[in-house]
Amino acid sequence: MRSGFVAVAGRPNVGKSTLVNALCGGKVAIVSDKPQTTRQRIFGIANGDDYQLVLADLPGFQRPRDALTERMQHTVDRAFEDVDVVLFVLSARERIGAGDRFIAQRVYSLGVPVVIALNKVDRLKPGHIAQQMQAAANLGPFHALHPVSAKTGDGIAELREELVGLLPEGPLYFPQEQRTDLTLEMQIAELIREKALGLTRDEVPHAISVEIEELDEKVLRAHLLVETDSQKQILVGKAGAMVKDIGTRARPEIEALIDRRPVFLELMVKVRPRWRRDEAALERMGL
Ligand SMILES: Nc1nc2c(ncn2[C@@H]2O[C@H](COP(=O)(O)OP(=O)(O)OP(=O)(O)O)[C@@H](O)[C@H]2O)c(=O)[nH]1
Ligand SMILES: [Mg+2]
Repeated sequence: MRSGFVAVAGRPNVGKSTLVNALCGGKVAIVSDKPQTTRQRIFGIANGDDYQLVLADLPGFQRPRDALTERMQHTVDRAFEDVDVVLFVLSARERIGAGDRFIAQRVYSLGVPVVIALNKVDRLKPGHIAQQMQAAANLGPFHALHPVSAKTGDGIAELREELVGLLPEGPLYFPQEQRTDLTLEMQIAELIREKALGLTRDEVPHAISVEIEELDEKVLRAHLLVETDSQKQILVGKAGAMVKDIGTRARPEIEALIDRRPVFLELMVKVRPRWRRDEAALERMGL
């Protein structure tokens, strides 16, 4: 049995969570086209007959702007403390530049193998991919470099095999049927947040948090938290249209999580001023 932990590092929005989902063969982490979607460390577990690969999906590297982003960066730093491998994710669609070099300095000094996933190669010309592979290679002494598309699944099986090959012999850290360390409530809160992120833009997505107030056999009550009244108005929408849309989009995935039980879903939008700067609130929210 091979088993171990892989930290997934990279700039915001390069596709770390999409990649973790692809490697695990199912949805573990939420995804959006807005940067800073992932706020906590989430384990995605890929199980095989003779391996258990635990991927730590992480927030993107960033310069902290408030207590929330400071905590997110701290989460990233802590996640490197005890890993067997780093999976360094780059986007082939963007210029590989200073942000990536900053992360490279960090991951190449950890003393563990660094595997690069050059993501988003779908629909790119081979010449462009080759150029980006060269730029990625120049970042440091990588162990292996895999051009992949987390979206189409291209190169994912090979990448998974590479990572498994780097794991030491070890025990099962989680039961083999388990795919994530998030509780059911956290998974549901994240799903709702994902749908809200997909429907909002500019500053609004960053101000949204979701709390589950009640979850039992029949009822799911959740609060969508924002920081200001105008954000609340946006999230509620005309005659409640936006919050209703969020519920409609989240429901099928929520019901799949709770064994296809139909559930009465009550979503309420609330204002919690400056929650991103409020250490006590962040602590309570588990961020
Ligand atoms: N074309 C293409 N888009 C991708 C691919 N992988 C991810 N994306 C898109 O990139 C965006 C960001 O994806 P995420 O997985 O949320 O990125 P992330 O690195 O986890 O982002 P943060 O959590 O914010 O740091 C989403 O719109 C994804 O659909 C890919 O292989 N190809
Ligand atoms: Mg993410």
